[in-house]
Amino acid sequence: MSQPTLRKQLTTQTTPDDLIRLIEDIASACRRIGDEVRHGAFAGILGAADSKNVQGETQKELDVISDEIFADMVSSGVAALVSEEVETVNWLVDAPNAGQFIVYYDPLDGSSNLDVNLSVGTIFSIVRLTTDVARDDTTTRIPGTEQIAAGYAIYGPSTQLVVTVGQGVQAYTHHPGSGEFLLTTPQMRIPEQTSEFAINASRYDMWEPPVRAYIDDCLRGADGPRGRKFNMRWCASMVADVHRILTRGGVFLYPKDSGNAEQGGKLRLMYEANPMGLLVEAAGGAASTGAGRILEVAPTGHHQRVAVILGSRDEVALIDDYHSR
Ligand code: AFP
Ligand code: FBP
Repeated sequence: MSQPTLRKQLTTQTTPDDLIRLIEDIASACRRIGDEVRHGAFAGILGAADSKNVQGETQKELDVISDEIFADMVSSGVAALVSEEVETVNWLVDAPNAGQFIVYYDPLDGSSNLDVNLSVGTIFSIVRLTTDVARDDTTTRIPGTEQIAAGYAIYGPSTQLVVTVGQGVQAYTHHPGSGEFLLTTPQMRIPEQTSEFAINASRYDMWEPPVRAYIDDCLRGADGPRGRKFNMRWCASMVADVHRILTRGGVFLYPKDSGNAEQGGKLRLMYEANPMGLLVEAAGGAASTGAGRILEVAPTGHHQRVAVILGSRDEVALIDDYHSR
């Protein structure tokens, strides 16, 4: 094994030691969550909260198990854990190793893919509180520009951890023999141009005119205004879709539409849009709501939802342009 470990690579990037310890905690939690996902069918925990295992025992939902694993294992330097699965902020002020970090996380994203044995993931975002601010829930409404690190684990054919600490994006693959995450892609870069989009096309009738016009134009192929054929992919797992985009380019859209307009979109700002936005920008891409940069959205609450358009830079700029026409 010649590839650097997660710690070695983060050290090379002059990451502060307290942040390395926190990311190592997250890596350990993801390793455990990955094990649970892999053993889910044996334990009978792939389905709904009241699903039963082969012994007929009622099991907890894997989302809940993953949330508990993350909350138990991620503590180094943490001031607060903010989970997509939990209504309130978990302040760790009395913990022996409490510190300045706020960690936002979605413990198991794309969980509708579990029953069908497709890729799911864990997403995280880290902010460092710089001042001695009040420990109340408004403190956690911090815009994405303040993130100092973000990443995700993808539980697919292999378990990979994709991380940015602000200098590029690195992908690490879990090595089952040693248990280590080893650096396998040193610098993920998103090509500026693409001919591939990802969107849930079953919502076509609910889209706003700019999104409909953009997709219509892509589908018109070589004879249309784009002058070329576009390919489509949709995993219904943001982690899997973003991982593909970080690997080979493309754009991902989960726009505001008439079915989710009241909530402001479907995806969560703090647990999905901001961390993925930071990663995509660090890999040379762009992340927009259609009305501005995702990372600059001022949060009104930690469970807030937002429209998401991210991926290849020129294509995101073009979709923004459709929105402003
Ligand atoms: P779940 O975690 O509830 O499966 O949601 C996953 C997700 O938030 C995101 O990962 C996908 O991109 C999106 O939902 C899929 O939404 P559709 O069900 O509309 O395809
Ligand atoms: P590859 O093995 O070359 O990836 O091809 C896979 C496949 O034959 C099927 O598994 C899949 O349903 C189909 O191609 C996807 O095709 P498209 O690229 O048109 O979506």
